[in-house]
Amino acid sequence: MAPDEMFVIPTIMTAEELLRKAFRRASKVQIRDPDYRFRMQKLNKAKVDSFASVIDTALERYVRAFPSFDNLPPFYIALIDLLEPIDDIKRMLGRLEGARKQVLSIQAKTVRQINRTAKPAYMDLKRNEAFGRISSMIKELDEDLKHLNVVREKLKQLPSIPTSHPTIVVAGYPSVGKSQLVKMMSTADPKVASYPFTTQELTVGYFEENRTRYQIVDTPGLLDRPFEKRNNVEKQAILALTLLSNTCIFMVDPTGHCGYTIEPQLELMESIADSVPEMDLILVINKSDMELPEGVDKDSIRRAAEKLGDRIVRTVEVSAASGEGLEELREVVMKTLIMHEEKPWENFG
Ligand SMILES: Nc1nc2c(ncn2[C@@H]2O[C@H](COP(=O)(O)OP(=O)(O)O)[C@@H](O)[C@H]2O)c(=O)[nH]1
Ligand SMILES: [Mg+2]
Repeated sequence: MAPDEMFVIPTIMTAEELLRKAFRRASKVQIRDPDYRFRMQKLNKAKVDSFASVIDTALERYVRAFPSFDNLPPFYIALIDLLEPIDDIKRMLGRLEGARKQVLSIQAKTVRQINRTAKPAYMDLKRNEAFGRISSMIKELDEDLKHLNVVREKLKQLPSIPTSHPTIVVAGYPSVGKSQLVKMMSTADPKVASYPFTTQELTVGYFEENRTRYQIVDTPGLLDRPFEKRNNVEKQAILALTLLSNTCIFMVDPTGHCGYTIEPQLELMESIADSVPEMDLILVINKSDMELPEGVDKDSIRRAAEKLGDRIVRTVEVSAASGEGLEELREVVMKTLIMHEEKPWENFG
């Protein structure tokens, strides 16, 4: 399934492509008028108009296609800023808009000059002057246009995740059962979305209760290793998740079938609790249908959780494979999200 695209922006032409299109359009203009002088007047005006209009339309379309950054949910602001500083994008778009307005004023002025003269040679001259001035302005925009096209490609990779539903994030070592859990908790097939900060795809599941839609987001490749070992962009990408949710299911597999013993898993839980203070944790002990290895018992896992105090709101045992415990987990998730003081999803519709 192709990931949903959050930001759909048309391909942005280079200065050369844009000018070629404008010249081509202007060259096709034809005017019928038996009077030579009127014909030349109308022809030159129409050429200037069509030349300017190609550029005006394109630039306006580009500027409008970018999101209006002041109204975006903080989650997306944080992500976009990681890909490309928003101030830079705004400056580039500002220059496009400035150029567009200048094109319109050159057009208006040239049309007036052509209207006022009776000399076809002077009309030609004014038309060519306008083409020349507009062309050099557009050539100066070339770097911005090319750069915005790169930004466009980056924005395309952003996931489309609704920000107005109560949302919970799932963390834990690889193979502990996170995907299985999202699939089992979700009433429809989870949606897949790309997240440019990890090599893997996000999965977003959801369930509905009392006409509220709860989202459950799995983030493979982000919250499955100690936070301290992350590079800066990854850290920011993790922190951005706190703008989507304030609660995280931290899943452990005490059976060791995931390939990790319980100790590093509990260390990861502590590391997330320490480094992401905005996020409360629900500890989920998975694979309750399986035997525990010698020396591992669930009480000691619960005690490790108690050490983290109120950062662990609850501990729930489940089997994501059989579904055992999932009804209780669902209740816990809903209560935790609703009772939390901070509700990121209420800030933005
Ligand atoms: N027996 C058992 N196997 C499970 C359970 N949950 C997940 N698994 C299996 O564990 C493996 C890893 O699960 P997956 O959801 O892909 O883990 P993730 O990497 O954390 O997303 C898969 O083979 C699952 O079928 C469970 O509760 N019991
Ligand atoms: Mg997975």
